[in-house]
Amino acid sequence: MFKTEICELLNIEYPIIQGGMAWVATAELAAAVSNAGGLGIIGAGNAPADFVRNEIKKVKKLTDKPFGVNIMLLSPFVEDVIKAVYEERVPVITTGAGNPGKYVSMFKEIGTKVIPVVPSVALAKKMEKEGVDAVIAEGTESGGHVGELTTIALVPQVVDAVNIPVIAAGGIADGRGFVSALALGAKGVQMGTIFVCAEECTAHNNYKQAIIKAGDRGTVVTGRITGHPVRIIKNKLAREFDKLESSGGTAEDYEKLGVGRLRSAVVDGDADYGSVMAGQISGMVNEIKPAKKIIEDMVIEAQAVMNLLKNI
Ligand code: TUI
Repeated sequence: MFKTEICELLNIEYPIIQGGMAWVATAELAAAVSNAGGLGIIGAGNAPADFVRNEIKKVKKLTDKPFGVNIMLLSPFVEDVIKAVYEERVPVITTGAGNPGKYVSMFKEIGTKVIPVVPSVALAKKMEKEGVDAVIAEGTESGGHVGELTTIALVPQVVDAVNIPVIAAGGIADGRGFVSALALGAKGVQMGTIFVCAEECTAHNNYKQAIIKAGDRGTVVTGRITGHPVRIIKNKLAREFDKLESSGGTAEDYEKLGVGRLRSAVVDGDADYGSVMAGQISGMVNEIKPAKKIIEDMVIEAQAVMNLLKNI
């Protein structure tokens, strides 16, 4: 059950992809998700190419299953990271925060699957023309850098607009969300926040606990003025961003306040003044469990949901 064309395309058991979260999605998490039958992803974020290459080598030691690297296109090291990922023959790349068009043909030549995250129909169509293998339609419910549209509005519109498989992301954390995404026409799901709370995730425990403590209204989008709005857990930093907005702060003031904050949250565990990026489903994440159990529980619940729906 739940075998879709994404499973065939990526050579994985379940059409479940782990979000490539900067600093959070290290080799340990990626390997655990891949070993559990999903697609684990290393988040390159703003890291230098050597760091990313090292994480790739670690994953290769920890699993013989397919895995991917997420390339954050705003990274100052993007060209070198692309080169490292190419040289390491990584099976799949996902991209965020931009248009990966100019890299598609080089990766196609070596059989690396390219799957950009898109926040709109226009970008999905453009990406299809560039020859990508699938797109991830990510709604504004997700954590980190977000677009405007919700998953429930975005996914079916992207599905109708392109002929390549669509993966849904944003606001998905359990079997109900998984089945809903399939009902919208998606062929798979990508989840980030719930995998932060995987046992194998190396993020600081304070980061995980901030997600576990958060309720349904526990996140907020900050920094719209910068052109790169980011959803984070409401904390002291979020209040500082709020103050900046009401006092007419400039985009530069925002960038300054935000510098290094993701690292301090993930690595140092500063849940007060760090940038604790997390999605709206944080209120549904209540425990830390192994990646394998996250995936198994989700698939079992999805099967139950399908049975329930039959009787409606
Ligand atoms: O990329 C993400 N999520 C992220 S990246 C990130 S690191 C960061 N930190 C501060 C500011 C900005 C980034 C944290 N979370 N998700 C995928 C995603 N991509 N969401 C939205 C987009 C996107 C936005 C615009 C993709 C393409 C795009 O196109 C612009 C263009 O060039 O056409």
